[in-house]
Order: sequence, then C-alpha cells, then structure tokens
Amino acid sequence: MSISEELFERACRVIPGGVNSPVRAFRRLERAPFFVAKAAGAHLTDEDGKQYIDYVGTWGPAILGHAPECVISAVQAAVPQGLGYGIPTRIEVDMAETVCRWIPSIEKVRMTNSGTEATMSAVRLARGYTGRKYIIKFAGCYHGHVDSLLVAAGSGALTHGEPDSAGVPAEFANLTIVLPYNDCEAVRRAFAQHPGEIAGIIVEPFPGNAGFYLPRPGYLEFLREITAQHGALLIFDEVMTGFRISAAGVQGKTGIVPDITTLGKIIGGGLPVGAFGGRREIMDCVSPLGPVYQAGTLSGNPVAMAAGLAQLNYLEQNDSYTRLEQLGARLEEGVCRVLRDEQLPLTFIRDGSMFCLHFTTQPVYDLDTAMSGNFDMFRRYFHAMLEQGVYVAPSPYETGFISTAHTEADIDATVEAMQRALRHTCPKV
Ligand code: KE4
Repeated sequence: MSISEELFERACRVIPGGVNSPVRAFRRLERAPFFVAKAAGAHLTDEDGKQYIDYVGTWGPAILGHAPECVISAVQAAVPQGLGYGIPTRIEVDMAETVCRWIPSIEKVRMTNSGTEATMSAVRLARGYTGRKYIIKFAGCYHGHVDSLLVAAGSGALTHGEPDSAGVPAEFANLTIVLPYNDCEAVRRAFAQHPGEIAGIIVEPFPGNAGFYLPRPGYLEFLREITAQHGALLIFDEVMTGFRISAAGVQGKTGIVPDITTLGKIIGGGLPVGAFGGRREIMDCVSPLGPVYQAGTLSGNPVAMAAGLAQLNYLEQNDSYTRLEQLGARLEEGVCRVLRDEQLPLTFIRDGSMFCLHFTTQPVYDLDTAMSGNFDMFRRYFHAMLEQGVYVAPSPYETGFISTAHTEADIDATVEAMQRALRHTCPKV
C-alpha cells in the first residue's frame, strides 16, 4: 500500500469521503487520491515521492505556480506583525484600491473568505438593492455551495451527480430560475413570466464548472441588455476567470460591464480569500452603510491580503498575461496536432490559460453538450496521464489551468503524454 493510500484510509475514518472538498476525492475514478507532500512552480510531489506537472493549480489560484517567491516572502513579512485582528488594516485598503484599479466596474469591494461567500453575498445584495426575489442561474454553472444556488450546479456537484443537493428545501430553491446557458429565448421567457420580480442574473461569463466552454457571439451582450432593460442586476461570477482571462477577467476582455462582480482564487494567492464588488450606489447598500447585512471574522485577513496582493502585483509587473497566452497557444497547437494524428476529433476549448479537452466530438456550449462526453474514456485518459506524471483535473467537469511557472518543456512533455494516453485509451472515432 502506498503512503497516499494509507493516508486516505486514515482520512476516510475522520473526514467525510476523506476530503475537505468532494471533487478532490477521485470518487468516480476508481482510485484513491494521491496526497501532496509539497509543491513548487508547476510541479507537485506526492507523499510517495512521485512528481507531477500540475494543471489544476489549486483549482485556479496558483496562476504563478505553487509557492511563488513573491507570495512566500510577502507572507513571511506579514506574519511577524500578527495573524489577524478583526480591526481594519492598511493592507485591506491597498487590496481594495488594487481591485478597483484593475476592474473598472468595481468602485467598492468587500472581502470574504471564499468564492461561495462572495456569490452568496452578491445574490443577497442584488435582492436587497432591487427589492426583488428571483435570481436566474444557468445549468452547469457552479457558484459555490450556497443553498439557493446548489440547483443544477456544476463542478463537484456534477461530478458526483448531485447537482441539486439534499438539505436544500424546495422553498430555498424555488426562487432560483435555472436556464440553459447560451439560450437567449429562455431568458426572454423568464423575464416575461416574472415581470418586475427578477433581482438579477448570476453567470460564469466563461463557464468552467462543466468543463470549460464559451459564450456564443452576442450572448453576454444580450444578458447585459436584457437585465438593464428590466431593472435587474447582472452578476459576473469571476471567481475563476477574474485576474485569469485578463487582468480584469472576462469583463476586461469583452468590455461587457456587469453590475456586480464576484472574485476568489487568484485574489488570495493560495490563501482563503473571496470578494464581491460593484458600482458605489450598489455597494453602499452593504452593511454598515446600508441594509444588506454581510460579515466575516476573517474577512480581509492581513496575511491572506499580503499573499493575494503580492500575487496581483507580480502579475501586473511582469506582463504575465502575454506569457500565459504563449503557453496556452503552444498547448493548443500541440493538442490539435495530436487529435489530428490520432484521428480523434475530440472537442478542445481554450481561452488564455484556461482549457478543457471534452471527450465528445460535438461542439460544447452548455451543460447538455458538456455531458455528452464519454466518462469512461475520460477516466482511462486521466489514469494514463497520471501514470506519466501529468495531473489533469480529476473530473471532465472541470477546467485546466496553466501558470506562468509552466515551461515550454512542460507543455511539450504534456502533449507527448497526451498522445500516448489517447493512443492507448481511446478508440479511433
Ligand atoms: P469557493 O467557495 O470554492 O472558494 O468558490 C466557489 C466558486 C464560485 N464560483 C466559481 C465560478 C467557482 O469555480 C467556484 C469554485 N470552483 C471549484 C472548482 N471548479 C472549487 C473546487 C472545489 O469545490 O473544491
């Protein structure tokens, strides 16, 4: 038995499923997860000493790779000053000013401790600001484990086949309208059926929790227009795409301006941080200024702020997005060549440093088409990649992430491993 397997046996006795977040469990992959002993740059080392090129990156935060020197030294400098006070600090102001500078649609921002807290707060704020009760979300989009949003959710909920969680009474979910992504007519019908009652739409502008796929041309612009037309708020859940797709996320790339943005992952530099922000008139509804209550003992924790701010500053000062696009384009070129060589017209989707190989030959543009992938083929591919020392997300309903710590050699080795994996695990289509 490996050390990871021994640790997993111990973990399963004291932690539900042996993990602190379901998608880490490798549940449908018919093997125990490996346990990480250390990580640096683009590489992980497990407890048995095996090394992996990592394309999960802590599910997005590790955009500079693991344990980047700038973050480590910022945390080391912060810790001797204290670990947290529950009293305002200078670095919280520095972080808030940085977020507002990077993302122009955000004039004020509130820190939280996770993406879930950010989306929960954003939905409450949309309801409080508009005085309306319904929220629209899209099937397959995952916005954290907020009761009212755990409806037709993606990510781990999808992986484990629980898109509608137990423990969420219908009364909690009844005010959430779930629609197919990329379907304008469905949104028009919802607003027609609920005139003056829809507080907002929450959307992953580039969905990454049913695998990665993209909006059809004009779709996000349509969401922006119809929400403005009906006095509803547009919430861009950029927990995954913020500071990733561009310095200002999808809104920075597309020019589409949401009313509220939620953030997470990269903003914490690997430590627990989320945030939500928007126009001053909306954010001034948040307590203690306004009537929408929102709070958090550890929100804006100075050590977490130091980590996140160091990561953002490095990204800004090192032309990181050009580097991420170079690496992403190299991976895409290699993957497309392999798919041609192996006569496997599988669907590969990439934008910048986010990518996904869908095990279907169909175009993927919503949950249904993402679900048309062959899970067994994915499972065989996952194992074949892991055996070759490449760690891709342990679910076909997740997104791959490249970091600035990945090298051309990592990318080329990954493409070679992918060719061997596909050749031995996937029948010619
Ligand atoms: P957290 O509460 O996990 O920090 O963030 C929730 C969240 C909100 N919005 C989006 C778009 C997200 O992708 C997430 C969390 N992402 C998943 C990965 N697909 C987290 C991984 C996990 O659940 O362990």
